[in-house]
Amino acid sequence: MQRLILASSNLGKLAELGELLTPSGWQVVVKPADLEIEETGLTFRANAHLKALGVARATGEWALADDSGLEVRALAGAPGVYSARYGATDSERIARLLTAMQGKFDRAARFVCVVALASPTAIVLDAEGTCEGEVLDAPRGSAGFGYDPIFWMRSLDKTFAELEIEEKQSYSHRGRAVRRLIDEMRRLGLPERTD
Ligand code: ITT
Repeated sequence: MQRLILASSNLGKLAELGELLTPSGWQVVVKPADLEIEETGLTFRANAHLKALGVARATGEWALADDSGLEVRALAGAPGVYSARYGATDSERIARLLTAMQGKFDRAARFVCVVALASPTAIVLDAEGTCEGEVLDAPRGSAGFGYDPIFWMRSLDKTFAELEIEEKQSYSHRGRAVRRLIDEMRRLGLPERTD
């Protein structure tokens, strides 16, 4: 089976990516913990490419990276690509966002995810997924990770932190991006047979 290194240190992402990718014929393996790639890009796509290619080159294996974040309309798209750097922990990031949103009538937000697949020498494919929702004024639910407890989907009357992982994947930016990537991989005949 062809190995695929997941170029992420985020445990929440790793759980979701593993579930989405394992059935597609890759042997999914997490990257070495000491291998960190600096995210110097200005877009989700640029950072996904940097992480996928950095890990693929360093390990000599195929790698998949996810760059994602929350764009809030009333904050001109912030925290966006800086979502992970908006605070030191999930609860600090949520607290900062709730403070920034105090008194804002427009609560619209969307999650964005770009996944990139790299061979040891080049980026092979990427795909984007988005999910529209609203920012609550207090957290709800305990599942998921990151901003999930304050990201509310009106159609479900639930936050992402109130969904089972499978249900989150059916609506989420990451689920949509990975399903698109898998469709493209199938078109290209990936994964390549190694036996
Ligand atoms: P890696 O780069 O190692 O993958 P990271 O957490 O630094 O991990 P990003 O730079 O892509 O990843 O930052 C994404 C941040 O956006 C993440 O830390 C969360 O705070 C938030 N985020 C992304 N997807 C999310 C989701 O499905 N639910 C909640 N928050 C999410």
